[in-house]
Amino acid sequence: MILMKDIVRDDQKGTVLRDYAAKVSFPLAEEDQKLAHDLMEYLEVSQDEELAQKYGLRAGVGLAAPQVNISKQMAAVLVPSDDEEDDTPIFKDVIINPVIVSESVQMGALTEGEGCLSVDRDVPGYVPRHDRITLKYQNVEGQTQKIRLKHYPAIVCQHEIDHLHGVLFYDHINKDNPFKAPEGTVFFG
Ligand code: UDB
Ligand code: ZN
Repeated sequence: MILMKDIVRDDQKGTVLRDYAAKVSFPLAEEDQKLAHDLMEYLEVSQDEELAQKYGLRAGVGLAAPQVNISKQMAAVLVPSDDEEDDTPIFKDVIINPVIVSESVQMGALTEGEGCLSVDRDVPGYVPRHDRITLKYQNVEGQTQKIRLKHYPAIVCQHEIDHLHGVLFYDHINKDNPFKAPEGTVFFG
């Protein structure tokens, strides 16, 4: 099981966090199947309050392979339901070789800014992203998926895809004025 000690931090030297990750080939090798399983397991366990406490995990909505020092184009995303009547996740999948094939001109950002499981300090500021994206990826079965996401799940997927390209959330924060976002940016979260 992945624990916090296995997650590499942005201040560590010699990690793959700033590298461009390699494409994954299909059918998935056994080690890649295990990686997919372990990334999603971290998210599931971390979102269970009791288990998160027990294992000392930060509740995560996404985790990319480079964050466990594996430079491959794979990330798990688990956006929990916000409906107390229905606990079906808003988005749950392991996205492999993901590509954003189209994006809205409209930008969106989280009101509270972003954090990262690989960043231990608070970095204040808005992280402008595309409000809506069309995402193409392969699932663990090797089936190509093409889906449209908006708002929060779109933000999470862009954050995870950035990890596959060696980009961290604070790279997008305006250096002169951290709370400056492009005109017309919608805020939520
Ligand atoms: C997170 N968690 O996982 F809506 F169950 C952040 C951390 C950095 C604060 C742990 C988060 O947003 N928690 C959360 C939100 C919910 C429901 C829930 C937990 N990430 C993922 C990450 O670092 N991936 O690489 C940071 C998010 C910031 C914006 C998108 C991803
Ligand atoms: Zn992150």
